[in-house]
Amino acid sequence: MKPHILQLNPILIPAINDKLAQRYTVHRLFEQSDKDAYLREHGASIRGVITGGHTGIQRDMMEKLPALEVVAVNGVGTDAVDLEYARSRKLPVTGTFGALTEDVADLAVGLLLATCRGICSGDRFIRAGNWVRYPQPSAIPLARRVSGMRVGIVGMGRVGRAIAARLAAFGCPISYTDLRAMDDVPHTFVGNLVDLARQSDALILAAAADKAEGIVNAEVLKALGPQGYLINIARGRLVKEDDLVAALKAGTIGGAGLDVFVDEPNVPEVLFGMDNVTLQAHRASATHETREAMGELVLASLEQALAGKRPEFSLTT
Ligand code: 8YV
Repeated sequence: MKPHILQLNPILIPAINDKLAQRYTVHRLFEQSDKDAYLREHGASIRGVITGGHTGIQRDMMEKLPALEVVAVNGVGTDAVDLEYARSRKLPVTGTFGALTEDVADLAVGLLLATCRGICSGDRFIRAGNWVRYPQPSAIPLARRVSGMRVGIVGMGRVGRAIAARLAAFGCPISYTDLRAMDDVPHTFVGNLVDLARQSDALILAAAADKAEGIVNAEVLKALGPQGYLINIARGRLVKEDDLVAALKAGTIGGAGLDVFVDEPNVPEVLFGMDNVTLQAHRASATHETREAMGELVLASLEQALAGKRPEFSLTT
């Protein structure tokens, strides 16, 4: 009999779905209208869960799965998983570490370029027929140079390092903050986030949100200043979103490029009208290549755990 797996989010790579279906009986919870009833009916048979980084899984759902042996996160963020409870049950919680690094770093740089150079607002200007209507060059304000910007990176893990490598090639001096300075990183460590913001033209968030909720607040944004840009490809909850909206409204910061939000898919509507803000719908890892690599790691983690081995990418066991 094939092991039963509970899938909380869709996977968009057909080859991965085919492999899952060959190996497992897959229960697609995201397709069920009455999820509680579905869990009551099938919960006892479930040996593995696949969830997304943003969705995670909380204790109350894990409690409905008494035979659970593994939670495979199709992502790197585990802030939405009750890790403590998973540890108490000796459940491996795995991530797709390394698979999405390059794409997430690419989008961070893309958001910085798009925001500072007005790429999306320029695109909207043309599509709205405004170039013909207002052909004078002054119709579009001058942009902000990215090359050479002083960049501050919050979180010098895999993604932070990949962003630093890219922006170093743009001639950007790189500083960073993290829980501690790192010996194997050639960039300048700044222990305090307000200080980092003060000395940066662009602050890029690449930190895990497990213990860093709301670290970017009004004080940090004020330190970043009216010529400073905030880029977030990590988690919305790293930022006090009300403080960010207030700073953008007041011009306390220069602009923002945001892939993640506190209450996705709800984005503060006041941002929709701001040309100095670039918005993405949590897309940093959403390429064919990365999602396929992530899917393969999810498959490997399930296979290892259900064979009674410690999964290579387990965070909890
Ligand atoms: C995931 C993410 O790709 O890795 C993460 O933590 O937030 C995302 O980029 C997403 O959860 C898809 O499963």
